[in-house]
Amino acid sequence: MKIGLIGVSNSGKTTIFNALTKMDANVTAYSDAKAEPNVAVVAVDDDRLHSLTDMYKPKKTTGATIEMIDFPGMKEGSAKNGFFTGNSMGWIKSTDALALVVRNFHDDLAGDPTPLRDIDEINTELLLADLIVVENRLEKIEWFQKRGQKTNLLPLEERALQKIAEHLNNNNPIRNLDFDEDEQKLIRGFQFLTKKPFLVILNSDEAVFGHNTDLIGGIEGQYNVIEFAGRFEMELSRLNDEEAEIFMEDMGIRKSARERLTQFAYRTLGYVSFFTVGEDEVRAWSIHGGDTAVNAAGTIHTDLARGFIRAECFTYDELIQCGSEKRVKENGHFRLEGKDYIVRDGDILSIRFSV
Ligand SMILES: Nc1nc2c(ncn2[C@@H]2O[C@H](COP(=O)(O)OP(=O)(O)OP(=O)(O)O)[C@@H](O)[C@H]2O)c(=O)[nH]1
Ligand SMILES: [Mg+2]
Repeated sequence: MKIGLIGVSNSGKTTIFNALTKMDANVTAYSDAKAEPNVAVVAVDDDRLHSLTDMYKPKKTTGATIEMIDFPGMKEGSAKNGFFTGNSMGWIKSTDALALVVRNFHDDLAGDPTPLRDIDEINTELLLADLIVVENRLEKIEWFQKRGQKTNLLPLEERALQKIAEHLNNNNPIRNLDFDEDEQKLIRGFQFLTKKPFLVILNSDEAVFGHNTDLIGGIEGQYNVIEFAGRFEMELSRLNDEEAEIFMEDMGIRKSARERLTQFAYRTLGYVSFFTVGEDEVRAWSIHGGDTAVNAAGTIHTDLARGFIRAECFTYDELIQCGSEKRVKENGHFRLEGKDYIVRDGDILSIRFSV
């Protein structure tokens, strides 16, 4: 799972990235927009993993991770000036969700924070980036048709794209538009930016953190939003746990930025975790809610998806209730599921496959 951190220049994206990943990426005001994104993974805390480790005593325990990608800053004109077609595009297309980091602290150059305006500005850029893609494709389709190329799919695609163009021109993100199954298939390949799930991270100055109820209420009307005190939390991430706890208490922060973001992402993006267990490794994996057993298999390894036969399945709760895998089987909780089985949070899977 990949989440992209985007936002206007100097909103604190890299600061928050560092707080989340304990990395030490360069925090510089107004970094070069051509810079490569920073990439790192954050571990997802999960108490169930500890219990499974106690039970299976594996050589290795591996938690689920979320990959964070920290993009260079955007500004008005970014879409037109090729921000999304340059280095960043491949990266940004590959994300599962976008998290917009919004400045809520004073900046010497940009002045007082203007969070609502910044949200609008970035949304406009994302809408424009999608619109450029749609219009280019529509031109191509017209060109094909003029040259007599006739397939059943082209008119369908044209209609779907026209519907999207109209929607974007009315300032609406594609995620609010309904598509039937055929349309879904036709547009999937475009990986539109405004179709991606979208979160807002309000990055507040430590002096005002926790006192932005009205502002957050206003944003919440439209988006899922979480508040961070980015700079403070980056400093916290460099302390050891005991030291960090003392400072967190002072600020009224109960959990680390990493824990809060991963939980927020699971909740709002509907991620679920499943487990694989054994003597060698106990491991948690994250997938989208609604993903099937064959999707889950593919997360582990593409071969498992390719040669998928069945998923052997029981749940974490059943295992804890029964006390051992053997008793799970004796009590009839052991299931064999086909490739269309929708994996649920807490499933323990073993994939049978042959390639
Ligand atoms: N007061 C305050 N300053 C912050 C906070 N977060 C970041 N800053 C400052 O804002 C400046 C820019 O931070 P970065 O994290 O580099 O911002 P960015 O969004 O990655 O910037 P670009 O990559 O250039 O777009 C730095 O001077 C940070 O110290 C915060 O929560 N509070
Ligand atoms: Mg940065």
